[in-house]
Amino acid sequence: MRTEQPKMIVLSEYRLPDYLIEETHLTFELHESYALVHARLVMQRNPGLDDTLPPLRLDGQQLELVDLALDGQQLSAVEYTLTANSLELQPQRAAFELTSTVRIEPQNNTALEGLYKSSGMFCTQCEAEGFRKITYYLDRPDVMSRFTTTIHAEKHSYPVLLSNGNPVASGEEENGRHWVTWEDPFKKPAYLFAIVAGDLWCVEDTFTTMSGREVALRMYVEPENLDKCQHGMDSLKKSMRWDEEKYGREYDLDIFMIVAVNDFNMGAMENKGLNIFNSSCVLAKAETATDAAHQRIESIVAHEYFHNWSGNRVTCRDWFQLSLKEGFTVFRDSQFSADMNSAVVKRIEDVAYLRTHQFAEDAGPMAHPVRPEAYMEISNFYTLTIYEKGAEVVRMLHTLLGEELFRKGSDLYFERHDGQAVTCDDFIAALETVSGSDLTQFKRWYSQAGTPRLAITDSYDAASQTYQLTVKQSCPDTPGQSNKQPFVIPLSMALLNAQGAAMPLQLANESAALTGERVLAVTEAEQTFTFIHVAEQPLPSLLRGFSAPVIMDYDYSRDALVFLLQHDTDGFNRWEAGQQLALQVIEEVVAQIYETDEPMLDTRLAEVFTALLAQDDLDPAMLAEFLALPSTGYIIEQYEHADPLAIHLAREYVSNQLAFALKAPMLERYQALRKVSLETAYVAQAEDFARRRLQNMLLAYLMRTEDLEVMDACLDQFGVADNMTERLAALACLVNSPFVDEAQKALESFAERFADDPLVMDQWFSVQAASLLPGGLERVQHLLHHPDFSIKNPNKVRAVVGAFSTQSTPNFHALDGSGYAFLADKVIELDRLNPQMAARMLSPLTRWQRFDLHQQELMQAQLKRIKNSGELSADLFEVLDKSLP
Ligand code: 0A1
Ligand code: ZN
Repeated sequence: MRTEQPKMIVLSEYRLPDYLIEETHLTFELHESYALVHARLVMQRNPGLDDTLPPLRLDGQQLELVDLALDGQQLSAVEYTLTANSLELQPQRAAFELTSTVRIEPQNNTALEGLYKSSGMFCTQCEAEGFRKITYYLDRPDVMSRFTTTIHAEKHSYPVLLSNGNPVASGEEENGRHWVTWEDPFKKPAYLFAIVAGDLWCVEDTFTTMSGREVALRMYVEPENLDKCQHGMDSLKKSMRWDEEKYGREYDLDIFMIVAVNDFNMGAMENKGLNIFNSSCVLAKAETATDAAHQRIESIVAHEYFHNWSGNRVTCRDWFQLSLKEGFTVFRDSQFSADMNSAVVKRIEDVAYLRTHQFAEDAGPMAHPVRPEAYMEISNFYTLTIYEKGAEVVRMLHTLLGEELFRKGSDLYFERHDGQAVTCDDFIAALETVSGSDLTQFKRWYSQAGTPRLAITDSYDAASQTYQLTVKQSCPDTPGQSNKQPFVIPLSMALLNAQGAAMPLQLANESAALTGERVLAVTEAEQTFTFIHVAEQPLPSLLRGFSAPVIMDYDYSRDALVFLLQHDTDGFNRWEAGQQLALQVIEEVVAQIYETDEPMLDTRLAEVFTALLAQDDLDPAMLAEFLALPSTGYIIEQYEHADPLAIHLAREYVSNQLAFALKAPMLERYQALRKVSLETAYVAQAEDFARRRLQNMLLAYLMRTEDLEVMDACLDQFGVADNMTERLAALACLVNSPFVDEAQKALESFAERFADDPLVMDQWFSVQAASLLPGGLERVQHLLHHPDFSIKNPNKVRAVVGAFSTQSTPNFHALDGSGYAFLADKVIELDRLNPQMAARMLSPLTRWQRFDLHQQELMQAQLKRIKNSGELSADLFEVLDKSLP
């Protein structure tokens, strides 16, 4: 907690570190009410700088200094200066050893940053600046050191003692305690440091690397979770092989460990050789985790593993470069997931997520470039822009260079910078070297915030058989940035003839035509592309595969959208056409919803859905995507000032109308799919994910008809299912239905069955908090008093507070402001315990500009109330400061 305003950290003020730490020797003495941390740091003046000896300023927070010595000489209190965030002293020589002992209280650490306790075990979270809560240190990523770590703890409660690298020694002590020493041969910044101590059990496997080395793979979990490790382990082995094959990256230690912890602010953390996971992001079995959870686990395990190269071997110079590791690693994990499952479906999911959430961020008060220029609290910058937009930026580079050159570029990047802490410019420089191209203009994607807009118009001249596409790009002002310069935008496109076939593509200055699709490089504010020998009026298929993270405006007629949904040769663009069609239909209903009970509905949506359902050869995964209406969140983003209640009602109305119109074919298809699910054992594989997704989507539509036969089918699916995917989907249908008694019974039996499994109970909480039925506020208040709820557990907070404020639209946006006030109360409460969580949970309220005036006022009132609620953390202060007008 702080009293004065936190300081801005600014990229342009980056300076090399005055001192370096060659070796870091840590000894932990873990006790129930405190821990002692002894550090011996082998340090030197940075040889790249002059030979003066400026004061040494180490970072440290919430540490009680017990002992401090320089080259073995105890320092007295007058020889150093302590502040709330630092320890400063004057070295006497260019090379020296600093030893310290600090006392900390992990058991009282509710912020879950630094060393803390979770379900009886000790664990750490050091990224970004948590290491300074463990010992005094140069806690910045460009200080890379070789770590040796010894952990002492009581043996009975903490039989397993882990850290980075390889175990090199261990021993017993007389008092029932024991110790283990770990050595990490790779230099690393402090944010990649980790220890774990607990009563953990381990699932083991091995992996033989491409050069024939055997690596021991271990997953450490609480004993009751041993049967939930197989999927994570399989995902790990697939990731290791994939990174060898796709990027030539081999694992480098003899052991790779994953630990599952129950209290974790984020998804997981890539500590060198010792990845620590939020248990929800690694533990799964059919009975307790949905298909979506299985897929999420596969991609997060891969993400953390891929960081071993993109992040650990080559790390970031400073936190402004965060997307260097995160954007690249998200790109790599999305390529991996595309290879493991359906590439088109993965692209659709990624784009839907980006457009709903990252575009909203980019249009809001927290908008920042992929490489930000200033921050108060770095934890606030683990954003969708750094991760998701950062990945899109890397994806565009991949598109522009092509697979082969991109791989050469990444090889060069890893080779040039192995063991270094570098910048986004270094990444781009490697790609420039291999491709011989100048990416100066492209780099605007790193420095300019905001989502670019592409306005595209076209004209066809039958006489000359020419077709012109005119592309105008613009980018809105964002906080602190105006007058954006044109971006380099790879515009993937094709021209379709009346049969839906891709036509030859020849630009006016070219000697031959290409077939299929091509990528136009849009580089100017306005640019015209002229195609020749175009035999008939084409229908353009634009921004195929969502080749750039932009908002594209092209005035398609509804008939054209129907045609593209059925015939486009790009699967992504088929989906996109359907989304645009549905969006137009819903928007029309929004305009009528307060005027009439029976808004006019364009029948073309139901007609094309009927046609798609009748198409036997359509991949069920694609059909499920096609039938999914744009989310409420996405629709809200389409308005300058949205009325969330009208949007919710309109989307419900359209969904209900579709359900009634398509009831017969939907029921027939549902029953066929359900039969297969009943007859086959659960397998976590793409084909089965697709079947269950379609089956559940059809069930959700059918339940809207309030038909008793469907309700019975739903109850049956709920009761009989051997997997969480079918069971939870049925439960969600019941909870959102008027069959209140059945829903209540189902909730009770679910809670009884899974009472001992906190991860399943999270889903039980979330399905209720997200319910769209009236009475949401009372429901969540009730859930908060459930004995399994804890405000200290981030997964529970996300399941209740998060689900309510992001999914329960009509309740969160209630006209009396009660939903907003509820969120504000929870944020205030959270900030005293866990500032990172408080700042994250606040996000829905920061988006007030997007809504109607009435909602704007209510949301702002709550932001002000939080601001005046007392002392705020730096995390929360920064978000409030930027969000309030
Ligand atoms: N680097 C991790 C995520 C992570 C980031 C920040 C954290 O604390 C502020 C914790 C974890 C990843 O990308 O998976
Ligand atoms: Zn990451």
